[in-house]
Amino acid sequence: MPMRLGRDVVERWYKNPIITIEHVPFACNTVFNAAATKLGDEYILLLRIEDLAGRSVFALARSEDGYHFSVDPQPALEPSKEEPFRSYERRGIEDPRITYLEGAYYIMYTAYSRYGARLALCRTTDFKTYERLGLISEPENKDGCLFPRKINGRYVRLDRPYGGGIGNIWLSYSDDLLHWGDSEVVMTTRGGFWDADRIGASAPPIETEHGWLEIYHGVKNTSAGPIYRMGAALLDLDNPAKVLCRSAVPILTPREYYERVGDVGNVVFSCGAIMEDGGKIKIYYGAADTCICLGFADVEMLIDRCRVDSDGEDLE
Ligand code: BMA
Repeated sequence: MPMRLGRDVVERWYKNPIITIEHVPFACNTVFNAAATKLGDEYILLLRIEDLAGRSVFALARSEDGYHFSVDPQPALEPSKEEPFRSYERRGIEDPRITYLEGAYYIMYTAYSRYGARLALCRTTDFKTYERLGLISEPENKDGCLFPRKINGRYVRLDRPYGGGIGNIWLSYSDDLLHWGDSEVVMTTRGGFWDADRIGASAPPIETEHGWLEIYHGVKNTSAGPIYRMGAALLDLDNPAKVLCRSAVPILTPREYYERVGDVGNVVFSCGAIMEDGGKIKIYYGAADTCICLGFADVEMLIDRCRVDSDGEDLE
């Protein structure tokens, strides 16, 4: 497969953005960073919607084809009024990721409060009723992505604890999805690269014959503020803390007007992707923290991009 160097590997849908606040039937400020899954033949996005006060809730959008979505009239999940969640969600619930695992959909999201950001877990089987299972990290931690199956008998997640002034991608294990440990660092920022200052998992890992394909985001601070780009890495199937290869070049970088301009400009940020038959992947992503867009990629091409460009060397 020829490399398309100098261009994004992810191809944008020509009708982007696919969801803006015009599609949301209730008053809100922005809609962005949606989790993605399928319920039978139906495409489901769990949208992060920021209300007029600046607090985020989740709402469901449905589609028959993955391109045209309609948003439910009411939010699906709002910051909880019940303890222990109430204290830790008072500033909103953010950036959900959905993983289908053992017959249920697990939603890992960021609970945000004056104590900072921490991970929480919720379960649904029908996207009608939701059961909050627990707060599953201390602050400061976000970008939690659950793997879609147990590995060596344990549940696994990627996350992004913030330590030493650096945001790197870590991995933890659990026997019950509630208590997590044996944490280790998986991927670090790369000085001089597009992902020099902060990285985090974006879509839950996708299993391929070559390894777990992880679409992640990387941040580079510039004199005009941060730029959020998207990259890919391949993790070992049996030991997902081992990075097999990682793209030196982003797979998607903000270029279009709707990615450049919004509440937070120069941001492409995915929380979900859907594997289609024939090795194609639909990547849903928030643009400029203001709308939701769709991009396509060929999985083999993404993996090639990881392999060809990977050297993992710090440029400094
Ligand atoms: C990150 C997250 C995302 C957001 C991004 C850009 O820290 O909070 O939800 O899209 O910043 O503002």
